[in-house]
Parts: sequence; structure tokens; C-alpha cells
Amino acid sequence: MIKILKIGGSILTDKNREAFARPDEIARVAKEVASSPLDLVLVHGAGSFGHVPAKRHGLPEKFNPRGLLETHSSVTGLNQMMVDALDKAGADPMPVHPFSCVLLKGGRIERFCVEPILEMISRCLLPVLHGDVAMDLMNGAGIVSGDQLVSHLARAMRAQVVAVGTNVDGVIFQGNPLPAVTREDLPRISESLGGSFGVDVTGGMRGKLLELLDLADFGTNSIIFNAGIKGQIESALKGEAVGTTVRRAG
Ligand code: IP8
Repeated sequence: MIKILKIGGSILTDKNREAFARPDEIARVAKEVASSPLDLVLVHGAGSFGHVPAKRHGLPEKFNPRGLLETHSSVTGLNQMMVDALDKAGADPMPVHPFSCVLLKGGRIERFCVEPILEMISRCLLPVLHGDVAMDLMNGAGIVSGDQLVSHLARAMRAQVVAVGTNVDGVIFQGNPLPAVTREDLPRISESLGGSFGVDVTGGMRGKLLELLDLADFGTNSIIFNAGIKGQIESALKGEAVGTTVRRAG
């Protein structure tokens, strides 16, 4: 049973301060993940390691080598911290950088070499991916969010558990988390789907929900939950319905 877990950059970093990690939170997340590391793919957001340099260099609108290198180098730095913390917590993590295995077309994943990830899982390794810059057949280069990676991987690997951890309790509508969301709810809740706090170039909660609704159309449910609350990651990995379930209408 393949599980895909995303941890948002807002948990692991301070999104307002460039390249500002939260080592205590990274260690806590690593400990929770390391309690059930098998058949799992971990994807993490870029936080202030990716969004701040990307914005400064005008990515994804403006193709520029300096912006690509600085943004990629920054997110791989955060990825290394996550991998080190997972190693310390007793998992067997391996970094996977989307820049080297994903090709975009107009900002959407056109090709993604997932076979090495499947092999890692079969050998009890824990692949650790992240939001990244990627080459784009139409625009030169673009940004592939962790959410888009999750949605694509969940389809390609027919994942049975898909959990997206953020710093809020799910999809919030009129002050409360909704237990479930389908595409039919979008017009009603659209206005309350804010962006994310701090610098964000990939669309915050709205972007996340749209990716997961695409996945729901494919027939795979997912959850959006608060990964900032201790214990919630473990519950999510057990397949418990914490936070908001994103599912197909009807
Ligand atoms: O934090 C964004 O990934 P996300 C990746 O998952 C970059 O949206 C490079 C900004």
C-alpha cells in the first residue's frame, strides 16, 4: 500500500525570511515520519528556500539561469536538512531532486521518471522529493510545486494514502475546517480559499485544492491536514481522516 505524504514549507521554514529553517519542526516531522517509513514517498514544500528566491528572480514568468540555479540550490539545501533529520530519526531516506527527473510543458508535468522511486520503495528506502524548478518545453523553465508532484505521483503509483500537511486544520470555510470537499463545492467556498501566508509563487491553498481535486477526479481521495499538530502526521499515515477529505462528487 503506497502512501504519499507532503509536508508544507510553512511547517519546515519561516516563509517570510529567506532560507530560514525551523530545525525543531524538521526534527519533529522526521520523527513522526520515521515511525512508519515503509511504502512511503515524502514530498516537502520549498518554503522560504524556494519561494523567496523564485520571486526575486521573476520565476516562473522570466527564464533566467541565475534564478534557476539559486532557487534550485536553495531548495536542495532544505531537502538535505530534511534528509539528515530523517536519517537521524532512523529512516533510510534518499534525496530525489525533481529538476533532474521532471519535464514540464506549460507549467504542467509532461514527463516524470518515477521508476527509480519505485525501486527505492521496493528496497525499503524513503524517497524525499521537494517543490523545485524544472525545465519546461514551452517556457524554458518553470516551477513544479510539491502539490503537483503529489498529484502526479499518486496517480502514477496508484497510492492508497495521500496526505497533504499544512499549517492550518484543512480547508477552512467560515472559520471552520470542512470535513470534505468535492469539485461541486468550489464555487461556494472559492472566496475563502486564500493564498498562503508569506511569499508563495505556487498558489497556496487554492493551488493545493485544485491539484487534489484533479486527483479526486481520477478516483483517489486525499486529505489536507494540520501537520503542525503533534501526532497528526502519524494519524494521516495510518489513513485516518484528519482534516479535510478531498473526494469525487456524488
Ligand atoms: O512549496 C515550490 O514548491 P511548493 C517550489 O511545494 C519553488 O509550492 C521552487 C518555489
